[in-house]
Amino acid sequence: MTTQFDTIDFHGLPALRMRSADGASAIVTMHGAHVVSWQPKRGGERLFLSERSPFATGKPIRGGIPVIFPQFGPDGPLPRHGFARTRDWALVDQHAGEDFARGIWQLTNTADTEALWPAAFTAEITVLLGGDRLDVELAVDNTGTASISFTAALHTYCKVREVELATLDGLEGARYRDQTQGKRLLTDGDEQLVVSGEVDRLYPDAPPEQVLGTGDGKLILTREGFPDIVVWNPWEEKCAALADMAPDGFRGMLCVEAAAAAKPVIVAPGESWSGRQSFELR
Ligand code: TA6
Repeated sequence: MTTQFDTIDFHGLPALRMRSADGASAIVTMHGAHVVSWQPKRGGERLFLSERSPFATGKPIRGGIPVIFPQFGPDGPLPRHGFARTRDWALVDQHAGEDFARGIWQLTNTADTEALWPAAFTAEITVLLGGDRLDVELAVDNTGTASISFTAALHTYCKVREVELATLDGLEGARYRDQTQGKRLLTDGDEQLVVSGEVDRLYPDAPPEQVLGTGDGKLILTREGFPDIVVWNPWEEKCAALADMAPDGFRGMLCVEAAAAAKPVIVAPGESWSGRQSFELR
């Protein structure tokens, strides 16, 4: 397969299809700088994307890797999960080497974002693809004269063959806030996380590596800069209440999110912050 970048129409949204020379591919929409598809060299789609997702300006895409910034969740004055996932980002660079392809997208403050969040910033998403690996990095520069404070995440929807048979290793002994129990602080006593009901957990300062048994290979998840992990599956009842998910959609996904959500990131004027989530199929 040749190395290439193609601008395509993805359900009506402009998107970049990236291919590395070694046969991996990804699709990123300009809307949200949202990775909606990742197929490593070994093949097979690795990200869940809801068949009922809207693909429209101003609406979040359900699935893939939503970029959550500058507010994680509903706690704060901004729209739920911030505004980055519903804005159009600009593709500022595309580059391919012998065994990788890389795209970079930017979002900067406008009158529209300032009306929601009075901050001067440049946010950048870098997607690096090659072999059986994908790296997604969010970087934020404070371009203003006052400190900025935000929470953020890469809200990754991993595709699993059947969520009840999926396993997540690497969180044993970690503390988490259970969002389904009023944010109660609990300790994960299980060797493996196995989903058999609604899961919505925020693990602050989580261990550095998790291994997801997807039912179709093992996905190694690592991160840098993002201290926390969120694990989410809405299960039957909550999924049925989501207009952009099929009633059984929850069976094919498990969100394992790299997050800076437990406490805000503070960036001084002229300074920057970055966080990365990496995936490797083994
Ligand atoms: O990351 C977990 C979470 O915050 C859940 O509480 C859940 O509601 C989910 O994100 C999805 O949020 P959304 O706004 O995309 O429906």
